[in-house]
Amino acid sequence: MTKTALITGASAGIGEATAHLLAASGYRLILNARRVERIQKLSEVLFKTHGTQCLLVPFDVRHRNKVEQAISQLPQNWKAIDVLVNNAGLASGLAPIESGDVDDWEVMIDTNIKGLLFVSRQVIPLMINHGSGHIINIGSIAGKEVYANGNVYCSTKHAVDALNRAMRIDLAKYPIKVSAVHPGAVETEFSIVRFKGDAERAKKVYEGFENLVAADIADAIGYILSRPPHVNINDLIIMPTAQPCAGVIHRKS
Ligand code: NDP
Ligand code: 8X3
Repeated sequence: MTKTALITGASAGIGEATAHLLAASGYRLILNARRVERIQKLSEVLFKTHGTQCLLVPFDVRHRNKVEQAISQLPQNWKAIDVLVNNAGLASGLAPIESGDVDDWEVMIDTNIKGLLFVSRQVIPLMINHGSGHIINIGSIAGKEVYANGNVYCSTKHAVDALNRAMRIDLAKYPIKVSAVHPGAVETEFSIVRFKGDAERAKKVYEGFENLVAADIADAIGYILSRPPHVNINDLIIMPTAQPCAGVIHRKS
């Protein structure tokens, strides 16, 4: 029986790479992001390459009513969701706490914490109804440690780490598996978004060392999903070899 996965933030980076991996593994996909043209293009590529059926749900995860509407109005034959990848997220700015932009803080809290909760709250009852499910939360090394000027982004990812552990306790009885992947530096659009379109500054983040790529994280998601029913991977921290911990990167000069 074909499995169904919902991926938030599938228009770029880790979400897009996960869509490719799951499509290659035979899943059909519910793709979310705000940039509908990107997920439309992705769905066409996946159909051509793997014959993957895709359903597009182009909502902003911050908008609770839109999330509720989109998930509750899924066609009946798309409601049995096997996998939810809570990936949509971002950093906005990198500033000391005393001068951080409060609008940046709100965007990160609304997206990374509230958005993840809004989507999960709608999908979990569908999984309960279906009798199984697997939620994969994309955290970060920033959810395990903190680094200079990362204050609010780190806090939101610490919240994801807490929610990951808390969800696992609440949902074990159904049984719904809950796992998290916590990456270090992955070169995606992440730093371009963090630096508000400053591509030069973003490029510098990845200079002088071999960063992770989105496919490395998709590969880990594939590993988590391919374990047998009695095995759950609670937590994976995945770092570039040159990044021993948050905020420390060994660069070749
Ligand atoms: P990208 O910027 O490449 O991708 C982010 C994705 O999230 C995009 O598809 C974007 O789509 C989507 N997104 C952002 N805001 C919203 C929103 N409000 N509603 C719906 N979708 C949204 O970054 P990454 O792939 O790197 O990031 C994916 C996740 O991985 C994030 O949670 C990030 O925090 C985490 N992460 C990233 C690391 C890195 O170094 N890159 C390391 C550790 C964790 P759109 O703009 O079209 O809505
Ligand atoms: C993104 C990785 O180290 O920039 O979550 O916070 S880091």
